[in-house]
Amino acid sequence: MTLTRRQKWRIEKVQSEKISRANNASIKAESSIEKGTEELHGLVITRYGQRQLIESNHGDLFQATGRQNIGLSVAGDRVLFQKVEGDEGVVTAIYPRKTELKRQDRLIAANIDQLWLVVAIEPHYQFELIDRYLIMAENSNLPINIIVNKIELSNNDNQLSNDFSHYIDLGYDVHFLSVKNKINLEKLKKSLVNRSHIFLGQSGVGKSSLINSLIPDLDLRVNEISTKSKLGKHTTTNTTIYHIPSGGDLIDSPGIREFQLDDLTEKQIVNGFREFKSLIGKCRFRNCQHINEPNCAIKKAIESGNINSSRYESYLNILP
Ligand SMILES: Nc1nc2c(ncn2[C@@H]2O[C@H](COP(=O)(O)OP(=O)(O)OP(=O)(O)O)[C@@H](O)[C@H]2O)c(=O)[nH]1
Ligand SMILES: [Mg+2]
Ligand SMILES: [Zn+2]
Repeated sequence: MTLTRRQKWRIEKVQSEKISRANNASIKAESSIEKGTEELHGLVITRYGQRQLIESNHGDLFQATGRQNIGLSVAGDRVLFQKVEGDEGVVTAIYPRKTELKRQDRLIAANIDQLWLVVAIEPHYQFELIDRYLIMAENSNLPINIIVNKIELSNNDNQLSNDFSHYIDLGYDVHFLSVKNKINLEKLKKSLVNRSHIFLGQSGVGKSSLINSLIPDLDLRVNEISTKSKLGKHTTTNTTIYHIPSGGDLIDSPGIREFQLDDLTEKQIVNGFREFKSLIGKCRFRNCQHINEPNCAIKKAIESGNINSSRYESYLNILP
């Protein structure tokens, strides 16, 4: 979906207002740093606009702006910061990131070990959307697993396992869950220990509900999906880290809106389909797009059943 000029103008206006507010705040904060203040180590818990919530090594929370020359830090960043006064601070350095998760070239979170794509029976999973997330993961070199939530709403279990069997064949882990009826939660819990995980996916699939069920007493805001459209209401608005008491971190993220889907290049798309990899370079034409060309290795693999036709359909739909 492309934005109308009016929508773009609105977004830009809101952005620039946010930026100028934050810049003023950051100049004020910088000028009041006491000389010789010690630098503290911290973890960015979330970012809102130009400000970030930082947790110090001692577990204290600070509201911080960033030094203007270091760029913005995001949830998961390890930083150095200085206390200004009370619970105010200024981030002075961002540690090099182990991993980066980006959307539309915007950094979403840092230092993540594992992505989890959450889909559900309602709103009903769509293969093209699933494949888009997998493409994003393959291109960020981050491992991704799939969670299918709300399985108690399914009235055809065979169909359900068929729908996901080709993802399992491709090497993606698929967990079938019901947060509501506590089905398969314990097994999932075991795979989350001591690493940093982010939950991604459409609004209303139950990302925040899942995190609530994995971390007792958290009580994140959740919202019923619309009875009519079966779509979520974009309840979570910030990408935020929560600690598992026994070790490990879970990051909740807002369900993306349609216009935030990545604009992918042809190269990224091809690279995003694992099962294409061994076939690249084996088509008759070097610049084969795998659409109508004769002697195409990918099309042959589809005919022989080695590539799933729903995946190929996604490929055709996602191509620019
Ligand atoms: N039937 C059923 N409903 C569930 C289940 N898990 C979560 N829900 C409900 O789904 C709705 C949406 O859940 P949320 O946790 O707010 O979804 P979300 O993915 O965080 O959505 P956004 O924050 O908008 O991106 C809530 O009404 C939950 O109670 C489940 O296993 N079964
Ligand atoms: Mg949420
Ligand atoms: Zn080809």
